Order: sequence, then C-alpha cells, then structure tokens
Amino acid sequence: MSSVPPSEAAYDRIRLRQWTRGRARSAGVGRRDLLKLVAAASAAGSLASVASPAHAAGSLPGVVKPLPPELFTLRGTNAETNFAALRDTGLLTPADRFFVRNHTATPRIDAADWRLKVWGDGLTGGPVEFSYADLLALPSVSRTAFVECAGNARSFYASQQNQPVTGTAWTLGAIGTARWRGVRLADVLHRAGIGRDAVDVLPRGLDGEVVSDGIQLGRVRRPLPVAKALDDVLLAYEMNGEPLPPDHGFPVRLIVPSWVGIASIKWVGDIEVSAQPLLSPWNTTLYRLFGPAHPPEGSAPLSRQTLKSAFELAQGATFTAHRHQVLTGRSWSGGAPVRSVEVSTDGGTRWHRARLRDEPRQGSWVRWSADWVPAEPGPAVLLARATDRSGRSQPEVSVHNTQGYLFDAVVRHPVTVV
Ligand SMILES: Nc1nc2c(c(=O)[nH]1)N[C@H]1C(S)=C(S)[C@@H](COP(=O)(O)O)O[C@H]1N2
Ligand SMILES: [Mo]
Repeated sequence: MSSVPPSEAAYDRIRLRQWTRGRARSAGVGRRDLLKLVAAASAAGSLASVASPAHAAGSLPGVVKPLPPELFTLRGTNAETNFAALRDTGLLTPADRFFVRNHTATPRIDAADWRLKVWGDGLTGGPVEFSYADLLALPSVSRTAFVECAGNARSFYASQQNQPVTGTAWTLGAIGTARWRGVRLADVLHRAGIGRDAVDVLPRGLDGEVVSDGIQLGRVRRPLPVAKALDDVLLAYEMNGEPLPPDHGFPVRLIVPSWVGIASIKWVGDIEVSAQPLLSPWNTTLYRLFGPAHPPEGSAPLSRQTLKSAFELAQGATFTAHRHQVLTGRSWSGGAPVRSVEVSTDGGTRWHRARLRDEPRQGSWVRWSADWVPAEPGPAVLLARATDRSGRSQPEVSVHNTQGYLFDAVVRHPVTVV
C-alpha cells in the first residue's frame, strides 16, 4: 500500500483537529500554558508588542550589522527595510539592507564547533550529527526566494482599516529576496534515516529562549510537515554568494520557499523528526488567524504567504508637478508567480498596467515601473495592485485577524506634488 503525503491544506486541517482534541504532542510547552496563550491570542491587545527601549540610532543591541536610518526603521528587536532603499538594488536584496526579525538576539556561533543534530522517533536509527564541513561536502543547490514575515504590512490593519492588532507594527519592508545556496533538507533527512512513519520535523534555533507574557516558550521552533520538508526546503549556508551573515542565520538556516518567514528557522542547531504530530507555540497560538472571521480555536497554522505590492518610495515623498516620473516598485505572492500589476496615481479611480521588469517566478518578487506626470501641486495617493497566476488580486480590504497576519489589501501610499 502506498501512502500519499497529505496536501498542505489537508495537513493543516488534520493538525488542527488533533490539536483541539488534545491529541498532538506539545514539544516543550505544557498544554495549560498553550491554552493560556491561545486565549491571549484570540483577544487583541493581550499579546502586547514589546515596548521599544531607547537605543542609539543606527544599531540595535541584538543585531550585529549596522542599521543606518536611510536603510532601516527599527522596531523593537527588529529592523524593517525602507522600501525606498531598494530602488537602486537589483532583484536580490543585498545583505546590508535585508530586514532582520529576531525574537531575541543574534547569537555568535563558531562554525567549527557547530553541529546539526537530527534526532527523534521518526528516524529508523539513533541521532545523527552533521558538521558544517559535512554539509558543505554534500551536493548543493541554489535558489532565489523571498523571506517575508507573516506580519509584514500589519500596521495597515490599524491605519487603513481602523482595526486593532498586536505585534510589530511593520509597514511593507519585512521582506527581502536573496539567492540562497545550501543542501536540500530532504538529502539530510534521508541521510539521517527518516522513516516512513515520520509526519513532522521540528527545526530549532540556537538563539535564546523566548518569554511572552511571563510564559517561557523555549527556543524558536516550528513544526514543518514532512511533505513540505521533503519538497523544496533548503538548509542554506550562503546568501547572495557569501556565507550567511550572523543576523540571517550563520552558519545554517532553513529556507522554506513561499511560506511565512517563521518557517525559515535561523541558526538551526537540531531537527527533531517525529512519528507523532508536533506542536509548538509557533504553530498553535502564534502564526494562526484568530478573530470574529475565524473559527474560535483559530485557523489552521499559516503556511503560504499572501500577495502584496510596494512602491520603492518613502512615505510622503515629494514630486515636481508637470515633470515626467518613473515610479518603481515590487510585487510578490506566496501562492503563484505574479501575473500583472496595475498602478493608480489618483487614489484608485483610474488604473494603468505597470511594466514588469523581471520574469515572474514562484517564491520570488517582480520589479515593475510605471510612468507618471503629476498634474497640480497638492497631496496625492499612489496605489499598486498585483494579480498572480492563480487569478488572485489584492483586495481593497484585508480580512482582519487579531495578530495582524497576512495583510493583502492594496496599500495607499501618500505623496506630495509640489
Ligand atoms: N532561530 C530563529 N529563527 C527565526 C527567527 C528567530 O527569531 N529565531 N525569526 C523568524 C521570523 S519571524 C522571520 S520573519 C524570519 C526573518 O528572517 P531574517 O531575519 O533573516 O530576515 O526568520 C525566522 N527565523
Ligand atoms: Mo516573522
């Protein structure tokens, strides 16, 4: 009898049922704490975002690379890429301007001491360790993929839709696209002896333990269904042709193409391979949709990213009236390659096709441009709307969820004509 791996959607439904009936095993957090977190997640305001401590402009204590204000906007422990700073970059985001999303702080790891331990009852034998050199010696693959936070554009739930959400108030810059090189997670799992009864793998980061609302969540880890783990996931050790920078996961991180950024665990130290479904806070209370439009126990754990567009412009940028402008931006979708992008320069009344500057590809973004000759001086609102090859277009309003994930509505970008 051959067993077909469940589709992503079927997997999510199964996990959700197991979770609500208390049948899935929680990896490292007590069931009562998890239930408390679920209750907190379903009430907006209680999983409050951390207050940003004062810090010197241009850097963050938990981030190694410089974060100059022209390139980044600092938000708590995180740094958002300013979209205007991507205007003169190519398809790939240089590491010096790639957003950083850290639950705690970037750990400094010596590749010579580092080991990846693969273990668990989903292996046919005992635990297996890989050194950095072991991974470099395996066949490598390269692919271009974006990493985008599930909460990217979250702030627009409040500012455009007047709906409260919790979490980091990102605008559109919690995304970057890079060329990643590494080994297939499937190759490592096969070498470690993954068994036919394995259902979930749980990669875990070597950064510090996370505490939320006084509850110890442990180290960052999120179960990944075996079907995805064996498909297109990389254990990446290079970003844009260089070893991974410390802030982006050195020595090795996961890259889970098209999925929410939390799946792409940085600084991976071990991977549990389990014959039982696994839970962690990152697929139960976090990274699911809660709120009136969703089931009381929350949606299935988030997997694919949604559809978005952004102008490579600062908020409130100024333009000279009657002078020809080339507006530029990017659009992307976790669902399918982008098919077309339309731009409006009059607040959404008239729309024009933008010129796509890249061949649209799954898991990447496309650059685009559009001409504009602003008429009279005064305020103006620019909009960009993408459609992907699954036929999906960005809506006018995004369906609300308490933690502000997966914002997909068209963003209104205010500018001034002088
Ligand atoms: N170990 C670990 N992995 C992690 C995180 C983290 O804090 N610790 N943050 C996740 C989240 S929420 C996102 S959006 C991406 C961000 O990747 P980047 O910082 O390289 O842009 O990493 C993911 N992997
Ligand atoms: Mo994220």
